[in-house]
Amino acid sequence: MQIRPYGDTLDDGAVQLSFTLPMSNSEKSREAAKRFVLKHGFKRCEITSAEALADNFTMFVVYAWTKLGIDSSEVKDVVSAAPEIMNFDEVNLFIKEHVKRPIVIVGACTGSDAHTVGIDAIMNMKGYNHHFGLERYPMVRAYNLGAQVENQHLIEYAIKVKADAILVSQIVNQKDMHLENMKEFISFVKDKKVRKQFLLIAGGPHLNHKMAKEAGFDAGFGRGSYAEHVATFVARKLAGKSK
Ligand code: B12
Repeated sequence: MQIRPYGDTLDDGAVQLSFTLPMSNSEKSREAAKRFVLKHGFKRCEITSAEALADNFTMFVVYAWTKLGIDSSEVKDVVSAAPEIMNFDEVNLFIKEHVKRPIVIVGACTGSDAHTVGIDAIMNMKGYNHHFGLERYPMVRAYNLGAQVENQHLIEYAIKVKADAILVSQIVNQKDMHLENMKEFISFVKDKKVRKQFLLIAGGPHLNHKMAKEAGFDAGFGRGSYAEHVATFVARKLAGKSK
């Protein structure tokens, strides 16, 4: 069955778009923005906001209406690293009962990427969006090395603390630098002959499980991930009970 985007009445096909044109904010640029949107095949377009960003640059937010839809039953190839998530208490109990020792997790945002926010959301005590980070889990020993960490250093640190899992955060994806950096990480792990020693997990807004697996990791997590996704994946793997 085809489903369509929804704005006001179900199935109306309304979508919101935003973009910037290198023109000053004027009647002409608003008309240009409208025509640009209609060129994509939308039925109708309404500009809800036009803001001058600088001389000769205007940002537009528009509503547009599409006739297209999607049959969600055709989307069959999506895989998740942790399809059934245990919550904070469940995962700690699971580790206690099935792994029978605290698990050790080391993480960092590696390469030139300076964004600590993603790895902090997963690892820091306070966590993110009302989800505690791994440092809060009694059955997890978590080491967050921060951002702009060399891949080599992260791997050496993981060897030193006998980590079960290494987390690599990649936020910037300009020129595919996240994929290049992940490739470098995997080649260093292989050079050191420690690939089998660790569960390798990559995460970031432009990643998913499939992409991470293709890059040589065991799992990948994208937007909307929390510590319990990682903890569930690692705990199940270590207990030999992955789903
Ligand atoms: C805050 C911010 C910064 C701060 C970062 C502060 C800090 N301490 O981290 C500062 C100001 C330093 C910064 C700098 C830059 N930034 Co910035 N930044 C942002 C911003 C506005 C918000 C990021 C954020 O807080 N996200 C919230 C966190 C929680 O979300 P997240 O990172 O996606 O993490 C979640 C998931 O992805 C996942 N996840 C992430 N990592 C991991 C790891 C694992 C193991 C797992 C399991 C899951 C996981 O779980 C998290 C929680 O759900 C974004 C825009 C945006 N709205 O996203 C731009 C953005 C990320 N920045 C961007 C850019 C370009 C830069 C700069 C290059 C700018 C510049 N020209 O100098 C520099 C970076 C320089 C460098 N060397 O890296 C671009 C990236 C574009 C791209 N496609 O690559 C963005 C998207 C802005 C934009 N639209 O252009 N930035």
